[in-house]
Amino acid sequence: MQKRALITGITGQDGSYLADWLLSEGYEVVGMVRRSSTLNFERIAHIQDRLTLVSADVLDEVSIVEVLREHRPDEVYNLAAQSFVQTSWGQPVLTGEVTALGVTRVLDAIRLTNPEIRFYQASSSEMFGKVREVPQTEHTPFYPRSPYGVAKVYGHWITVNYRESYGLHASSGILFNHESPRRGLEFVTRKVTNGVARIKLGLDREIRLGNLEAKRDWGFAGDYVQAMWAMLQQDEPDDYVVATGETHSVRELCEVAFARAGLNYEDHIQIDQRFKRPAEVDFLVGNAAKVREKLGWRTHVDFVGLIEMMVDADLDVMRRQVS
Ligand code: NAP
Ligand code: F7E
Repeated sequence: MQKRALITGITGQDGSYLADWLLSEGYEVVGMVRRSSTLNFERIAHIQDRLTLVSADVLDEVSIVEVLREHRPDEVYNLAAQSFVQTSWGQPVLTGEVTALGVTRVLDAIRLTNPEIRFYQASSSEMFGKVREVPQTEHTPFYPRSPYGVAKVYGHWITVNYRESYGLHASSGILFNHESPRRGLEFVTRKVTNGVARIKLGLDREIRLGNLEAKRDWGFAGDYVQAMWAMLQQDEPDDYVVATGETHSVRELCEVAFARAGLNYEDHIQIDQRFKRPAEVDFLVGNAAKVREKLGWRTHVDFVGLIEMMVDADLDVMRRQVS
């Protein structure tokens, strides 16, 4: 029988790749979208006629209950979040409401309507923050460094708690940074690749950045959504780190991105204190042995391939816009 999945956060980067993947696996895909004055369906425009979009908000539990009652999904992927770390200092309470308590609302709606539903929580390497161990595994203690990271720690533990309290099939994917041409423009990879395209075409001269020495374990979003799905196909729910196992600095990211366009990053990067964070996560690198061994998960795009893919995509879009 055809399976039905509900994705919260379908309009985001991961929601759109996950919808692509689930459709290719023969699923019926229901996407939760929140009300806004203008539609922001760019990332799902190519599949919109194959999706059922429903209006609800993770701030409003009744709206989630109604969606679950009406659409009866077999699997729920909870990707909705205020996901930008920098914004979480300016809006810590909103971040807590959406990114932390939003998880409880979805879990509770599942518990009340159909506890057989399988649940995925989008946890984050930001929970490791000021890292206690290198590389980070499922057993590394958390030390979040931002209101976002703190909210994700809550979301992670409430998922574990509902699994243990109510026997829900609830899994938490601790995903390290993953990027793509669909990444939001505020995140550093896309800010750089979009900026490189603008500089190459003469629309800009510089990119203003904060900390160039921060290191991240960056992978491709298209690979990572497959791990989310694989977790819900297991007999038992569990927690998994999903990462490449390689780490690179923001400086290296700039080097690779500018080189792809035949430019030198040192000619175009300006340091701007506004983009530095009150508390930084200096270094992340994940150990993905468990997800590789238990779920057979693999990456198909490496760091250089990822950044070059993003620069090429931004150059394409920008060339079409200016021509
Ligand atoms: P994203 O592009 O920022 O997408 C976030 C999604 O959440 C959007 O669809 C957004 O809807 C939706 N949303 C926000 N507030 C909502 C609300 N109150 N009710 C319902 N939906 C709401 O994030 P992403 O990169 O795809 O990440 C997906 C999830 O994985 C997030 O939970 C993020 O925190 C987590 N995560 C991401 C990474 C990463 O590197 N990308 C790593 C680890 C964990 P609008 O379009 O209406 O704003
Ligand atoms: O920053 C540094 C910044 O905003 C990466 C989210 O998806 O991944 C993401 O969180 C690094 C940080 O991602 C700028 O200080 C320097 O050290 O791209 P980012 P993030 O904070 O790692 C995790 C796993 C998530 O869960 C989150 O949802 O880059 N950096 N200069 C800068 N960052 C930004 N955004 N802008 C700059 O100008």
